[in-house]
Amino acid sequence: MWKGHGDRTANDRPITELDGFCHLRAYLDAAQQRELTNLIRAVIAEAPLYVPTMPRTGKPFSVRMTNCGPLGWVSDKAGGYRYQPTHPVTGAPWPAIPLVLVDIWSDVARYPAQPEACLINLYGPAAKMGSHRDEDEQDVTAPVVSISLGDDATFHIGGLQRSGPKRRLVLKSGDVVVLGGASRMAYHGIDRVYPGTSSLLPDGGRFNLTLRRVTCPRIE
Ligand code: MD3
Ligand code: FE
Repeated sequence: MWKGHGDRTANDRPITELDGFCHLRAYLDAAQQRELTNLIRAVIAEAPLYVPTMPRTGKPFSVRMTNCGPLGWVSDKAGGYRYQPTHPVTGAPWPAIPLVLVDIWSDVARYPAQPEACLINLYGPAAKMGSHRDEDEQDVTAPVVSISLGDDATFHIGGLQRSGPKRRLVLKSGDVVVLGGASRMAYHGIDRVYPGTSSLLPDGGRFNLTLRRVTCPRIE
């Protein structure tokens, strides 16, 4: 039987065809990027950046992290990857998600409930993030919404298997990426950051904010 395009399933589809991936270039203008950066600084003042470690090996991540929202994603040697309501170092509840971020989610997510977690990753000049899937959320029907601030970075997204073909693109300050549909479970990572490509952050580097739904919303 002839195998036409329409007979292919998500499992054998090249990544460029994965449904639900949307790159919104320059979604935020320069003034909005500065405003959001100031709000993130206020979050960090309350919930300081920390260095997560890998489950079992204890190897430190090259990015620093914090969160805002009712739940935050954390990782350490003993406890592994998980969401929890408090900062792993200070023990305090995470600060609230700034309203401008909830507004971005409402604009792009096409999802009927609020985000519960906003993971904040800070990349220095040598930081990267190896290929992985985001699978610690119960609700995988909700998209992940990513916002980039600061230096350019090369992002890769593959398919549903680690070994498959990958597509690479540069994420710039102000870009928003929506990972919904089949792309939600795709392998992805950050290959490198290009220092000095943005003047948004006085000390350089790149923030990535990911808005996520963690639990399945209860039906009202
Ligand atoms: C594709 N962050 O925090 S954001 C992560 O730039 C993460 O910090 C990267 O991967 C960063 O887990 C990439 C874009 C992104 C986020 C979530 C995804 C891409 C995704 C989930 C599924 C597929
Ligand atoms: Fe990820």
